[in-house]
Amino acid sequence: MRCLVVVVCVAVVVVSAVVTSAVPSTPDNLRPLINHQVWEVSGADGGGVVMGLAQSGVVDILGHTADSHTLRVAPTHATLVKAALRAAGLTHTITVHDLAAFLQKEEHLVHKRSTRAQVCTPDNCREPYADHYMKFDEMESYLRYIAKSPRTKVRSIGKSAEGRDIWLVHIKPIRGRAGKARVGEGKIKRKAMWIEGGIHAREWISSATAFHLIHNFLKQPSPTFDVYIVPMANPDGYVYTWTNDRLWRKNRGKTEGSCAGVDLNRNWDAHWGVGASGNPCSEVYMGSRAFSEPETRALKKEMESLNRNKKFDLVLSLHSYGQVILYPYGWTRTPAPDQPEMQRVGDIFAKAIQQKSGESYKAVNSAAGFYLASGATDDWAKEALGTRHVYTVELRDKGRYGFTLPADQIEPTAMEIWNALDAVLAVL
Ligand code: 0X9
Ligand code: ZN
Repeated sequence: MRCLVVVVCVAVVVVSAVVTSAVPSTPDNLRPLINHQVWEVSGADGGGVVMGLAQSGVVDILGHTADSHTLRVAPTHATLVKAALRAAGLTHTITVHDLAAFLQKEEHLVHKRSTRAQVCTPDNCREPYADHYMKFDEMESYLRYIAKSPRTKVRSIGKSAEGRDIWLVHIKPIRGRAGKARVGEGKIKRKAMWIEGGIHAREWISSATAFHLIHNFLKQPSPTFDVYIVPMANPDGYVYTWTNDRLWRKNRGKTEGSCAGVDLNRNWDAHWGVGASGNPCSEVYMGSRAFSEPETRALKKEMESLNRNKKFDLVLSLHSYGQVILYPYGWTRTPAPDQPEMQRVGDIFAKAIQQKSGESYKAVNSAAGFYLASGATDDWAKEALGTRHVYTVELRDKGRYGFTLPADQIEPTAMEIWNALDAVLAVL
């Protein structure tokens, strides 16, 4: 800059500094969301128009109730979506005009950290953060720490599409304290439970809760079950939400088209293809074949092998959001074996949460109370493993913040699930 008058030059520098600090640039992981809108669609969608738009990759369903949908609409698709909704007799209002700007404003809530917050370093992470979401590296650092305990076994059950480890944590009951069930000829078996977290990348509260469950199991004298937890079932997707796109849902596998990623909760061999999408650009893309993805293959292989010896008594898949406890089937409205029993225990789950935190959760059948979708962990566990109690838990909240749940809700969410789990394990 050539300054003819020194005063003018100083003024220019000051003004440009103010402008730069007043308009912070969009973080990289919010850039894909610039000018994306949130639409609240009202009316019962009997014809499945909204699901059709989602399966074509035109909208992203963020949430729904029986007679409304919350959609993310990219600017390039707005005209098409508007016409399709109008033709179906559905009305909409736009509640967010620029998701990137909206989320950037709320960043302080999502990344809240109390003054006494601990910080994990690569070789020291003694507990999961209670009021801050952890990066993938920090999660791995915590796993390295607990791997030193004689009560846990931490091992990689396979690699993701981009080569990250998929970690399994096994927390062993102390001999003699294990809850036991009789099988066959009076043989005694230790009870076992499987918990999967983070299969959908943007549902950060899922992995955060899984880590807090691990931590709580390790804090108590000894669990009475064999506990198997995969806290980060989709590590590549999770990293991608931090670096590139906060609302990424799928894994980062290559597809036959130009869009990346497969919805891992549509990729299991559980009536694969029914109520899912064959379009790689859809958020609910089911993949080129059942178990096309290394993440679902690793989970399946491990679950099959453990179930062969230990037969799971409970399988939980942690998701967000909506505060519902879903039980199979999700691919058909035909009731699954043990439907009344799953409802009974689901109600115990919901009641225990209510008693702990006052939050209301509802136990419902997945296909009837939510929507039809195949290829999910829960239906596969029910059908292929024959697990009696299987649930997909949609954690907090009910839509106020959705996937970008403020970090000060990590601890209360995890604690309500922890307490409910205690009540559920007591009745299995
Ligand atoms: O659609 C899903 O994969 C789950 N909901 S989410 O909003 N977290 O994406 C629900 C899956 C329920 N189970 C089946 N449909 N089988
Ligand atoms: Zn999910």
